[in-house]
Amino acid sequence: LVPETLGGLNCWRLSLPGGDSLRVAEQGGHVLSWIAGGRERLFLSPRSALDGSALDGSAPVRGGVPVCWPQFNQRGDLVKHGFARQLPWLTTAYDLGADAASLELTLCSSERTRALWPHEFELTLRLLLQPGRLRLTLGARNTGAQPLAFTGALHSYFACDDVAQASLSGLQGRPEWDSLTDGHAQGAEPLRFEAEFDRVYSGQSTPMRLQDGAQALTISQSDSWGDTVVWNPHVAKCAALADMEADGWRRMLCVEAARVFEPVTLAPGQTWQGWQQLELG
Ligand code: TA6
Repeated sequence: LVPETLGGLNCWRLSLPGGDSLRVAEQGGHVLSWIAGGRERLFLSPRSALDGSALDGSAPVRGGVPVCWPQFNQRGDLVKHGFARQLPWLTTAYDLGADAASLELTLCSSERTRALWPHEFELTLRLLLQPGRLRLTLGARNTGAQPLAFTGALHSYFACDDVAQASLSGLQGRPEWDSLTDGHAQGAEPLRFEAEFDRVYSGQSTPMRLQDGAQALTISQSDSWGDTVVWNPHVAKCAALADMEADGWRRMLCVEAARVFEPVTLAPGQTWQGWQQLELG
């Protein structure tokens, strides 16, 4: 486990002897890079703020795997996608073996979080790296005396050679809500990305397959999440994002393990866990 900096961000690099590796920032417990099979698998915008300014409340990192918690998007009074991605996390455990390495980061309620949200919690992100595979498990514990309700997401940005040529399968038949049109439909097979795309799929998830040229990735998630979000800003929305290059939309697709519609509610002392797993092929 090697400490590194990227821009102004303090990071950890976790590597396997075979070459797969992970870079995680203490800001947001944010996974910035996952190298597997000799290639970077996550998109990180070259124009993303990497100066730690998100810690002062400005733009979070654009790319990697933002941990959106305790609020998905603007479904509440908190800052968009919650504050967890804008606060420093602590590294609380790691384990390094020949064919697996893991790292755990934690964000606990503090005076700072109580000023934003009057709840007591412990949030953990466990990262398990194996050859060709990464599992991210988010865990929440209610450490207070009142019920704790939250939504959120592992807002993963996958690197694409050209999203306009890519396809995503595995969402067929799932109830689909299009946030751009407020339309309801059923997931088509496969999904293609020829325009702005921002949809939420609910119901039971089955593994999805992202095919981008010759590269394929299988993306799965625990049922405890409840929803899957698929997002690509395309040309116009991308141009409106100051931290994206003009053609950045082509290089990414977000496939998110999410809890959008129905908050998770934890009684005092109760815990919740949700994972997303990424696997080559
Ligand atoms: O998960 C999709 C989404 O909620 C989109 O609506 C889009 O706004 C995106 O997240 C990015 O949000 P951000 O706050 O990181 O710019």
